[in-house]
Amino acid sequence: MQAQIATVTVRVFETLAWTMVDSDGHAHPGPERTTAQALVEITDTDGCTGYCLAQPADAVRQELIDHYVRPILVGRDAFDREWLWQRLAREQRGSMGALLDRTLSAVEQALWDLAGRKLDVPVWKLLGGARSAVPAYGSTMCGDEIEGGLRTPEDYGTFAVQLLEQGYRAIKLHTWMPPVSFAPDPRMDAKACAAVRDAVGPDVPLMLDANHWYTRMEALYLGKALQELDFTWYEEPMDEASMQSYRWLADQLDIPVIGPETAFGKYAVRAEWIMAGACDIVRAGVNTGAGITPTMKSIHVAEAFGMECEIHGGGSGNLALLGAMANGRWYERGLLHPHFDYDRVPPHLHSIVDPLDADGCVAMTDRPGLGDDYDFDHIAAHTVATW
Ligand code: LLH
Ligand code: MG
Repeated sequence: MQAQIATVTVRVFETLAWTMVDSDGHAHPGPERTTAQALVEITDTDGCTGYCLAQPADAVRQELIDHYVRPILVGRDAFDREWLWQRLAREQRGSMGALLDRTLSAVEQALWDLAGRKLDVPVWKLLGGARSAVPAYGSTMCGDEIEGGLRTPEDYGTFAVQLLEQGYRAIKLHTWMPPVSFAPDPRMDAKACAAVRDAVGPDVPLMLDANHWYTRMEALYLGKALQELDFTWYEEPMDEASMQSYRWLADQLDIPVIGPETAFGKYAVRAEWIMAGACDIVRAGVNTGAGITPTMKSIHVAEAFGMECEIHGGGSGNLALLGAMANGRWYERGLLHPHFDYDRVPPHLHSIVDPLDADGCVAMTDRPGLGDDYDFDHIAAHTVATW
């Protein structure tokens, strides 16, 4: 079974997207466009390959693979994920920030995919199967200025009803963030949350992910409004660089404050937040958490303190985590918008990994590895660069 890593290849290919990304990095619906994605491919000396998509392709750019990833991986046992990840993580300091958590994440997920494909077992089972399906919440895109989109509190209310009709059991709003032409406003957010609560009734779990840049007083005002509306959690209203601001906020609110999502520091920063009392629910995900193994550590740190860890973002790596943990309730399905068809299959896949079932759940894959259903013919025919 033991085999060394023989090659690490990144293949950049063209596919189609129906979203655009604004200057602050938020996704919105857009016209069909050609876009580049990258597929990391790690092959061992038995010829077995593991794959992971990297978005954006920049996260696995050539100099990172040449200078850091390939020298560490090639010649090593492909099953030594912990050793390999620790070596990559230590290179991050010396790289002066060039080697990203997203780079580590893509490489480490490809190693998990390789192991699963080789053993003919899904990754969530390899990690330690805990459940075969997870309830999904519909996670909206950010507010916008699009006619019939998410422009007004009433738009959010109307869309929430549509999401329930599609089968979602819970909904999370992302409200207005720069660069919309009006300033994000906690009063407008509170109105959108009230409109959604009014539209869906008292029993549907609701969450808010707001702005990320409010002041303490703005965040406190909005948190109190969410409490009144019986929201389930309150996510990232302020800059997460200030853990003390989150402690200040959590101390004054009854509604659970969740975090950190984007703060740098992997499982260590999550342990710090727990010890500081800066969050009531821990947040972690495979992309901002630098891979599957380190994110499992965050999940287990939370578990040791009797805390839930809710997973940030979708995709096969996050589903693998959810299939292997007991202390998180929801899969984040999105980002969703009235003008965007999340279920549309892009040409580089045969099917999506996270279809919503009739119970509002997403089933764990029974495919070996991470379960992504790649159309390798499309990828080969549309490859524009390889390194
Ligand atoms: O800023 C955004 O567009 C969202 O916050 C996005 O990053 C989303 O991934 C998120 O935070 N989900 O919880
Ligand atoms: Mg979030």
